[in-house]
Amino acid sequence: MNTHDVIAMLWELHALTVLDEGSPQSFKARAYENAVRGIEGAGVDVTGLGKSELTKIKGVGGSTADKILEYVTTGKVDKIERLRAEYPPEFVVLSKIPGVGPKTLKTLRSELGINDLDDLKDAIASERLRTVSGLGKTSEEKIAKAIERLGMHGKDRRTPIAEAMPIANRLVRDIEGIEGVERAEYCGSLRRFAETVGDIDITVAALEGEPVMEAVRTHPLAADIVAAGETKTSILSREGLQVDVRVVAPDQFGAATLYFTGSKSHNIVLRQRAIDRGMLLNEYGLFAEDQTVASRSEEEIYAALDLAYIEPPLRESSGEVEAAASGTLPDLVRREHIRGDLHYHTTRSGDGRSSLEDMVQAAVEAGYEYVAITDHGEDLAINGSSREEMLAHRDAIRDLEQRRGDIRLLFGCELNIGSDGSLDYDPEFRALFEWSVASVHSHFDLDVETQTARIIGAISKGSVNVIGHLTGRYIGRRPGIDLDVDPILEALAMTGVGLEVNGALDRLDASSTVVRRALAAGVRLVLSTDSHHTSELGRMDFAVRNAQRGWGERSDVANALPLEEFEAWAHNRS
Ligand code: DGT
Ligand code: CA
Ligand code: CA
Ligand code: ZN
Repeated sequence: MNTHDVIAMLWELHALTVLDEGSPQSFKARAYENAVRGIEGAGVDVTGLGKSELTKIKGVGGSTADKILEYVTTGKVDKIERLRAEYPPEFVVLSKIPGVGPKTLKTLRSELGINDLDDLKDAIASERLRTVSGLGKTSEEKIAKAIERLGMHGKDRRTPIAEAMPIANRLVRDIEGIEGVERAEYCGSLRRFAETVGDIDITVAALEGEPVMEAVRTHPLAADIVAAGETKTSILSREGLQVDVRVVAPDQFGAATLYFTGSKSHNIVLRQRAIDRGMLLNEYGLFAEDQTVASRSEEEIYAALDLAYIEPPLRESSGEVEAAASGTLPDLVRREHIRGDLHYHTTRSGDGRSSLEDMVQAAVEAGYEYVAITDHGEDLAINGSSREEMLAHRDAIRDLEQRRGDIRLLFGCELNIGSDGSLDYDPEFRALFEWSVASVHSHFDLDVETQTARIIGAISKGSVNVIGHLTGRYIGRRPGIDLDVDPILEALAMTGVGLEVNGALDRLDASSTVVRRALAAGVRLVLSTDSHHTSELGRMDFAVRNAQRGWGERSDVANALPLEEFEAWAHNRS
């Protein structure tokens, strides 16, 4: 157990408390949130601390300290167990629907006996939702539309990548630690970097299956066991996400990861290619007349099929096999190509949680040559900065850049796009920024014409370098704004304004589908983390993988350019 596990526990306690109290503003809920902020800010390992040391951390009170100690010593928290029983996953998931806050949820349960999505859909279908106090016909229709736009489907719902990734990483890490395990890797749609997953597929290379099976069956994340075999075990997480773990012989690991990574249609194309060459391909290997041609690594198998290696995000049967055969695969952008982060907050933003000094230190440690500091513009309620604050911030940035001398710091801003396409401050003031991201942070419900005109309006102001998180979606929680994408891409290509690939796992905005269309239209990409804390820089890897899924090449990415070329491009905004 480590500090990440403690933070995850506190977040769960927070979420359950919000439901229980019917408000995110309750004293208890805020106490857990403050404790997480304090622990992140302190940057210490809390698992070895006693009560008096814990309560010395900013934001950690006595009762929260007790919970942490209970968790560290017993692996459980009694209060969480009680709340979980009262609020099972199929109920909790309802709180993700826009318009259904914790207070409404409480009322829906007490007045209509709603316990899961199917109950809620029934209540909408029979027009009973509008009879609940505080709701009405309009809210009933809004909620119905939100359910539809989020693509929630009751029992066979898909899990957003942001929820699946930490579970997969933790299981892979723990399995790799088992004696006799050579390698473990998550495969399936998660390895292909799909936005949502049906389940997680983990492939393990080991000579013996049982120690792995045992560890999976008894893992703290296993709330339920669906199937337990000698080489395959399936568990359910608390949130209802299934994980299939398969053990294969180390010399078949490549064939197994290839097969279980899919996609299914990619596999079918590969298998046909094998047949055309008089061979057989399955999850054990590539065979010719009972002789194993290749099985240990994916690379060997692709090579034996006369194909260049195909990265997992491309394996969707959308032209990648033909491209691999003819040597025309894209020269994909990779993490090591990235020279700077261009969407980056500090405590100058109300929601920023690390200081300018700490954020810049983290950027240097990440190996960057340049960073654009883009705190929120004045129009963002609570979190924005006035002109005076921005000017003082500019001085602080210049001063830090000079004192350090090891990184170029661009004085930037994240401008807000108003409902009519207007931007913060005025054109003269905006011209002071060396780099501007412009993003939508409000008015998510306008019609498609208005939203499209709004974005094109912002692009055409001459003050903008890149459009941040294009649709404003939160995968599985908030649908993006309605947009007519093609005219927007045209406007971007024409003005030379870039399109952000936001690496926050719950955003992945622009989506890989939009990225691929953008590149066809000649739009330049900017890969960003939108970090608000030093712990968030790792999102660059997600931005990269999402760009790869959209067939993004190194030469498509602005922040893969060397500093001088990058600055020449940034300076040239029209
Ligand atoms: P998901 O879980 O719905 O997000 O999507 P996947 O792609 O992870 O699908 P899953 O978990 O059903 O299966 C994992 C991989 O196993 C899949 O990507 C390809 C392979 N696979 C599963 N069933 C078949 C099949 O019937 N034929 C072939 N060729 N491959 C299969
Ligand atoms: Ca899967
Ligand atoms: Ca599966
Ligand atoms: Zn931001």
